[in-house]
Order: sequence, then structure tokens, then C-alpha cells
Amino acid sequence: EPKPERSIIVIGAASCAGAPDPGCAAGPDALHHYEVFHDTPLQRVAWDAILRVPRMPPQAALIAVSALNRKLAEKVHGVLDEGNFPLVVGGDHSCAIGTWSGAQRALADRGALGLIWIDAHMDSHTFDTTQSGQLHGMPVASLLGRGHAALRAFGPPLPDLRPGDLCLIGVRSYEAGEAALLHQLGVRVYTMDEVRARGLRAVFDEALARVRARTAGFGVSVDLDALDPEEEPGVGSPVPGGIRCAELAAALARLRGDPDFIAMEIVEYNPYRDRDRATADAAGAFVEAVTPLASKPAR
Ligand code: HAR
Ligand code: MN
Ligand code: MN
Ligand code: MN
Repeated sequence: EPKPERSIIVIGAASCAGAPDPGCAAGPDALHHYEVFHDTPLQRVAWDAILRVPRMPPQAALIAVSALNRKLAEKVHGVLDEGNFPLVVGGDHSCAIGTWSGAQRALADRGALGLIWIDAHMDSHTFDTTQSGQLHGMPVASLLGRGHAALRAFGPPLPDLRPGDLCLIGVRSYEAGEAALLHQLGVRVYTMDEVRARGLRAVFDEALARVRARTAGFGVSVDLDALDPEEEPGVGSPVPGGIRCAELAAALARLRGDPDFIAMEIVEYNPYRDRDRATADAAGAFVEAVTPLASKPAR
């Protein structure tokens, strides 16, 4: 069988500048070494680059993260312009600012970006509400236009992600300030309680309909800490009571062959906390679940 024309191009973001746990910076190299993302008979997968940041003191994290995101946005935009599918692999979740900014730029003349954010956390702090000061707790607010200006100050100005084009799934750890922001903006948050009550399948289908409704294409950001750490311990900030790997893979399989599904991100892998590569294998299973992709993206 011939392989489709659209390849998955993997871009690593080997940074922990936005997080307290240094282990996530080793995530992309470990996943590369374990070869969890690989060709299947119907889908080509190739690593492009692993982006890195210099070692810097914590007070320089903002500079490091915004420099990485500028490079990452360019890469993602380039892969999409070539008609391929970017898979960004973190690193801490602050790389999402670059990933989805790049996707927005590539879509720009066609319309808005939709985004499904699968995470134990809300990642929706501003500099005013954060208690930890950690940048991986802020990418959603930044994409919604409420973040520190420096975080998205690369290239021409970008549109803010529209609150109605974003859904969060799996949330079970957050602070009041970020919850208030999402509530005020009207972002749909499917908490872990709701996922348990309704089933991931129902929640995911509803989220998919929302992020699709008024957009030209959509992506999925998977923070591996959304998973249950009893099964998948290899993450930077484990939170008990998460999604099962098999459930998430089954939900993601809904995206197979979908021409509007334009990019994916898998972040917060910490190889030092993993057990028998379980979490690395989960990351591989999620990519396999969405393949084969549609041979060409929607135009
Ligand atoms: N809400 C906490 C903070 O702002 C947790 C940060 C986010 N942690 C992550 N991202 N792993 O999903 O510090
Ligand atoms: Mn996150
Ligand atoms: Mn372009
Ligand atoms: Mn998280």
C-alpha cells in the first residue's frame, strides 16, 4: 500500500525553563531514543529537530521560553506550509505557546484555530494570578491573549485564540485565579469529575464538535499528566485520578483520517519518573491512534 502524502514531522522542544522539574527537558531525547514514534505501513513519521535552550537562571526563564517559542512557531508554520503534520514533543507545556502560534499563522488566511487541551491542570494563570511563577502554568492564558506580552512577542501580531474555540479535558488541579479567568471568558472545561460521570468518549466528541464549529482547522495538546499516574508515572507534575491510556487512545482514534486535524502536541514527559517506559509507550500509542492521517489537509 502507498503511504499518504502527508507525513508526521516530529519537532522536539527540550526545555524545562517553564517548570520546576528539570526532568522534562530530557523528554524529547528519551522518546527519540525509545523510537516510540515510527512509520507504520500507512503513515510516514520523521524527526525533524530537537530545539534546545541554554541553561539559564530561573529569572531568565521568560527570555528562554519566548526564544524557544519563536523558533518552534516558525518550525510548526513551515511544516504546515509544506502540507505535513507537525507533532511537537515537550518539554514543559510552555512550548504550547509556540506550537499553536505557529499553527495560527499557517491557518491565518483561511480562518481561526480550534484547540482541545487535555491536561490535569488549567495552565491558565496570568502573571497576576500565578502563585508558583512557573510559565508552564500559563500557556492557555497566553494563547487567549491574557499572558505576558513577551511570551507571544515574536513575528507579526497574532489573533487571540477565541474562548469558544478551546476546550479543556481532564482537569483536576487548579487555583482560583485561573478558574475565574476561564469562567469569565466562557471556555468549556470538562473536569475529571465530568469525564468520569459521562465517559471520555462522550466528552471528547462534544469537545470536537465545539472546536470544529467556527474554525479552519484544529489541534490537540496532550499533557501526559492528564493520564492516571498509577499507570503513567513519567510526568513532571503527577496528579492522582486521571484518564486511562486506553480510553484516551480510543477517543483520539476519532481523529483518524480527519483532514481538519492539523497538528498535535505531547508534553511533560519525564523519563526519570517513568516505569518500564509505560508513559513513553502511551505517547507512542496516542500517535498511532490518530493514524493514518487524511492524506491531505483541508484547503
Ligand atoms: N497550577 C500550577 C501552577 O501554576 C500547576 C502548573 C502546571 N503544571 C503542569 N502543567 N504540569 O500542566 O504552578
Ligand atoms: Mn499542561
Ligand atoms: Mn504560511
Ligand atoms: Mn499538566
